[in-house]
Amino acid sequence: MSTGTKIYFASDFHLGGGSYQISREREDRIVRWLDAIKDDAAELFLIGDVFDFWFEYKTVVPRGYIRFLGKLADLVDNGVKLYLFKGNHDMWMFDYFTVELNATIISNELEIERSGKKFYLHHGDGLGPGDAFYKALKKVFRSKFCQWLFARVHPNLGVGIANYWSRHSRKSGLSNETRKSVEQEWLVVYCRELLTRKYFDYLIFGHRHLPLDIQLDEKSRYINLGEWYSYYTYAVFDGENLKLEYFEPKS
Ligand SMILES: [Mn+2]
Repeated sequence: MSTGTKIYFASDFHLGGGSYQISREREDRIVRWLDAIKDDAAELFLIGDVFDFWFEYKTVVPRGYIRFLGKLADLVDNGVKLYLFKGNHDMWMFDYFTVELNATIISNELEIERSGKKFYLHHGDGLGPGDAFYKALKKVFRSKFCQWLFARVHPNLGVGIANYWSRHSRKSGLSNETRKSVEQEWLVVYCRELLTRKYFDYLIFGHRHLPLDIQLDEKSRYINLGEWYSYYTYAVFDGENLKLEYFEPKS
């Protein structure tokens, strides 16, 4: 059993995104990372968009990702507690990972306290100013009835359309991904507003596809976990400090 004490955070693997080969290389790298943290991790928080698209039917799940899922099972069986957040690409996780991996599925935000530090965790989609179209769309995507309806479409068609959509939305998302000034960064705006109501040491998000570590005031930090297409970033909390780190950085 793992005697690990560290807490790890990562997001936006977008497994299945790109060609099979490109996704497999990303998957292999993630598996190497999971192997590297396996023995000193107590908890693992995967903060959304782990899959470029995921939908589970009552009796069927999407093909692929067996090394990744096997490695997650390995960590969980070794005593690591797993949390999976719904991202905007993979919000259709229901109970499969809870049954198979004893994972806790988080639909929106999660507030936790560890070693006296307060954490606010959220994928980061649909927060802060703007993005009215997506906010409306999220309501439709999250509606039980629409999910029931989608599950009635044959997967060859349904998942085909979804993959097309997913690629399209990832591309349009990436195009406005350029680094904004700190004050324009919509999650900074969101964090500042949140902090007027409640105290947090670390506010951790994904979705932005940019590794960011921004000091919001003397105590609170906004961390963005980046992504695993080109940054391979994750955060680790050792009980005292939180650090944003790079795994196998490009030389
Ligand atoms: Mn996202």
